[in-house]
Amino acid sequence: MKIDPSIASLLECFRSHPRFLITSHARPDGDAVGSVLAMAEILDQLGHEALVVMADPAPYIYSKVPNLDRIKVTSDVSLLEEPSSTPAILLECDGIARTGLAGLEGRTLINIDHHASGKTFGAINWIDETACAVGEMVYRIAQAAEVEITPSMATCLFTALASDTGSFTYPCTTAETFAIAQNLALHGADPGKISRDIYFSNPESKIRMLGAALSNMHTEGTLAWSWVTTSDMERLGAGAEDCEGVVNYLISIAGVESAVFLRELPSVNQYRLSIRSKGRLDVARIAEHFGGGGHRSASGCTLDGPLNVATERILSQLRTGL
Ligand SMILES: [Mn+2]
Repeated sequence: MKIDPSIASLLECFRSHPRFLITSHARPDGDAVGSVLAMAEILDQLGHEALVVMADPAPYIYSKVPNLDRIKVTSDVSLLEEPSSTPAILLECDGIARTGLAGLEGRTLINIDHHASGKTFGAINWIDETACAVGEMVYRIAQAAEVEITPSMATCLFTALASDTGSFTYPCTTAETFAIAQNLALHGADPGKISRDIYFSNPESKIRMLGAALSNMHTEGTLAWSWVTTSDMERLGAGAEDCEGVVNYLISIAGVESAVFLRELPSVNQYRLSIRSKGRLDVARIAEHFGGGGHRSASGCTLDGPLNVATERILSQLRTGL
């Protein structure tokens, strides 16, 4: 089997350390959760110790992902008394800050990312923006390392792929994506069960939040946008993760080419933006303009309030971009 030089240097690095920290971005999504856990299993099989750390717990919809309790949630790695010589593997982060973790400074950093906005901040950097999920890259590492794809690993990686491709519907989905999904299904991933766990296990607060968000929806030509305020969220007993995916309803409208959802952040007069495009407009570039990042068709950034100012700033970029 021909091994990508980037994977070869990763495997070389793995061989030279007994123990690794593995993490991903704050407010993890299905790709982050599935990928860190699969990566940990790869290192287990290679005879290494792996400590999985994240700044935030997995969203509720990923609570059935195998080995989820392996993720230690902390804001500061130093609290775990992990020696500073332990290297850290960062999955889909553009720097230490994205992890939301303190205590990574000064460590050897291994950077594996599939975002167009990825940056070469690590000692080893493998950035492949053609990968539909970082889970696809972890899968390729597993193949190159010739480890066994266990049912739990297959389930984690299938979760990563399914969530980052919008259930195999986004433009990044290729024959290769399905080939990987097929192999994961052959190794114990149950697509029906995984879909049920992810898509049919929403907390009620999330659906009520969706109702509030959609009642604020506006459209203008090929643009759609909506928002929720902290008082909406308090009233509905909803949290930040209940807002995940709202923007996908906006971009699902026929004739809409780009969409943005603004969520008010508690007590800072700022808004967190989720931006989507059907592919004509590069919303990664627009998010980067405001200090955020992401992919061509899915990105995010944070803007100062008030709401009308934040909305006008993003809409003016989306209007000129089309
Ligand atoms: Mn991802």
